[in-house]
Amino acid sequence: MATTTRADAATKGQYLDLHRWMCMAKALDDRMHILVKQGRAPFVGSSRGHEGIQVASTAAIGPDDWLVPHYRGLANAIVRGLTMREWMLAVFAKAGDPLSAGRNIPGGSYSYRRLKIAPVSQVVASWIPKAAGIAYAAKLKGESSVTLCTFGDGATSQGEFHEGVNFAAVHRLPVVFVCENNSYAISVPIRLQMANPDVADRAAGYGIAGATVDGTDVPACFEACRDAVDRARRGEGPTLIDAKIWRINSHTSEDNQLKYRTREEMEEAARHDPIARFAGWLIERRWITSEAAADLQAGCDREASEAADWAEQQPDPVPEDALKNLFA
Ligand SMILES: Cc1ncc(C[n+]2csc(CCOP(=O)(O)OP(=O)(O)O)c2C)c(N)n1
Repeated sequence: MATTTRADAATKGQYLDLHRWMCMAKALDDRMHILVKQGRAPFVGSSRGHEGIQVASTAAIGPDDWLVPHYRGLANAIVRGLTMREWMLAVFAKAGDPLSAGRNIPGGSYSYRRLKIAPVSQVVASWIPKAAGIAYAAKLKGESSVTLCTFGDGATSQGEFHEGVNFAAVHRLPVVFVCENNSYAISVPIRLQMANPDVADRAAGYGIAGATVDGTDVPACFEACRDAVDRARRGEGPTLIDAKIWRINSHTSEDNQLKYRTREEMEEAARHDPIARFAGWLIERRWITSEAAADLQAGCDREASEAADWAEQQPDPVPEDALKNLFA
């Protein structure tokens, strides 16, 4: 278990970047919920509560590394360089959508070659063996890239989790597996998913390194992920990180968590917002004031709203586009 929080794990500038990316993700997430309520957008798979581990894990890899995120990874994509306008083009399924050319529900299934984001899939855990495969290819080619693969706690109950992690372990592949453990797979709580809720305990069974981290503690997450990336880069194989977080919203906009969570539990989840916690940490160090933090969020909210209004006006795909990029 490696969960020390050291302020010197990153520079002040890096920490301020992490905070800005989290605020951008929240702004887009909040805006999407509004758009869904207005009937203008189809769907949100919320990243609220996940932003801390997402920005920390992605900031720990470099531009030549690969990101294989799960469908909830909006903040991961923002760290790689995805813009608000690009995301909104996907939300409105416009012709210029760089993620799936308007073919998929927002964030559900996409890839972004320029940002080295490998295909995201709705099929839970299907991307874990692919991440191992990408790392295997890098190793065979003698490249130094590391692959960051993220997934939820529910994904660890799938066979593909075992296949992917075991393959990466056997071949000592440069992969960092990050479980964003929000303790729910839609409505199924973690106690019905696994008898040992500490996913990182399974690392020993695969003969790889494991770490448990408070996923709402951004500096601790960054440190754990950076250590794992360094280990992978040194040729010492994969790490399995279990980042404990709280899911703040329903599973998606198609789900009503009131049916299976108490109001008290939801209020408790809201108290574990990684953005508020990290802002408090930055304020304590006098690296930002509470007014500046509020202004940053308000600015991101405005930008997300403008990006939505802009994207909505962009051209729709033409019918012939439906036949593009199909194997058969
Ligand atoms: C193979 C497969 N089974 C079931 C589903 C339906 N499904 C979509 S998301 C989800 C829960 C996944 O939970 P978890 O891995 O913990 O990630 P979270 O969504 O909580 O971040 C399920 C069961 C699916 N998409 N794919």
